[in-house]
Amino acid sequence: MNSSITGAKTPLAQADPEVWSVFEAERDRQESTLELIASENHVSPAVLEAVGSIFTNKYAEGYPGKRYYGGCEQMDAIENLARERATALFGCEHVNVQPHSGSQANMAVYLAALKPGDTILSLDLSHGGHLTHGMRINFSGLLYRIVHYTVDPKTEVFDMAEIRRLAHEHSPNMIVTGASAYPRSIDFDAFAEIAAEIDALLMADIAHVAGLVAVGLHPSPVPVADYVTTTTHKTLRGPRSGLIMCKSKHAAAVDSRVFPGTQGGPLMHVIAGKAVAFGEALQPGFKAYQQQILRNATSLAEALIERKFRLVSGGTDNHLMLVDLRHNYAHVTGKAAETWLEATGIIVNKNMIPFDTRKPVETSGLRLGTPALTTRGMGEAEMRTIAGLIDDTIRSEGDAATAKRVRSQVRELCQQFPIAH
Ligand code: DSN
Repeated sequence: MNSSITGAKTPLAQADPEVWSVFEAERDRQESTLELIASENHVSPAVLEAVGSIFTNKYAEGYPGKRYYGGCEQMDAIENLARERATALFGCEHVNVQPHSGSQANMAVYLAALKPGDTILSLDLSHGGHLTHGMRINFSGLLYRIVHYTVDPKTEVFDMAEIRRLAHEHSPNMIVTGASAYPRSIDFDAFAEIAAEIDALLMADIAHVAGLVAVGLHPSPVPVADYVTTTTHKTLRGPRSGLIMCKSKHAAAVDSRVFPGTQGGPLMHVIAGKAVAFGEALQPGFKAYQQQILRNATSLAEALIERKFRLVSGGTDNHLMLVDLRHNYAHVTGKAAETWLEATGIIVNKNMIPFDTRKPVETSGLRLGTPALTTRGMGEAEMRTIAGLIDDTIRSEGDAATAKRVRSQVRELCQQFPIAH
């Protein structure tokens, strides 16, 4: 139970009231707002305890049994637990649990598999890709030759025939699949077939859908991809961090590109948090949680469509959806909608939609996801209420009276579904 409930002063509250007051404000913000950012979640008290633990005190460069520092016995124990649990969760041949983030996981894979100047075929950022999939001024775009595929202009889903055509035309050394803003299921087997035809490596970045993949509610790329990377804090509901899985034949290269290739000392407290989160994900309740994420996403999508919103590709197969504001609120930018919604306590992010004509800082879309609301225990009825609140807020264009009314409804909803501390 947190100290603001018990009234007890924590060591931080006593030592540094200035920092503590910011912590309290953030705790209050998270408690009293609806988190619809598709890549965020609320971790369990056990994960929080691990990340805030004495494991932060230790250097452990190297790997279990082969460290460059003394005193690593418990570091080995915790890293081995994290590895064993990740292996059980995803059924991978090899796992590296040290990447500090998804970006660093992707960087280590590229460095293990490619030479600077090699070609990567990947999804365009403005069609749902990620910075590390070759964005022009990201390290990936600077170091490698990038060819992008997009979604189909009509269906707004991947056109596998076109991706095959691009693959044969450009002969990439690696095909990257996976996305940050793609509401449909990804056919990893189809990507693997194309990669095999041109003798390219395949990397799947499952950062968004990792929790769904872990419980079999989204196809897994693990059997067919050379490399699978993920963050651990989205649907997987662990600490903010990264992970690489790969075939055994790539294990030595991946490990050496994580350490010493891209990182020094691993964040052992975060690896401890990953061990705890993977343990939670192996419990039967985690599948029920992921199933509810999907039911909630479907309900939210249906309720938005009933209110005349257009969703990219017409709906969702996963935990997120992309709202195309041009359909019913043509003059409203994603940026304006995000700001109005934040004032009512509904937290979302503006997002480019495929073939968007607005700039990334403005956008014509919003990305909405259900992992965090589902963690709070909300269900389909709440999703329908929230769709109405989103519509009311955008329609009112920031009108103060509407914002006040919606803010109060949001607070009530949050009070009914407190976050576990
Ligand atoms: N920035 C993340 C997201 O919000 O999806 C991707 O890493």
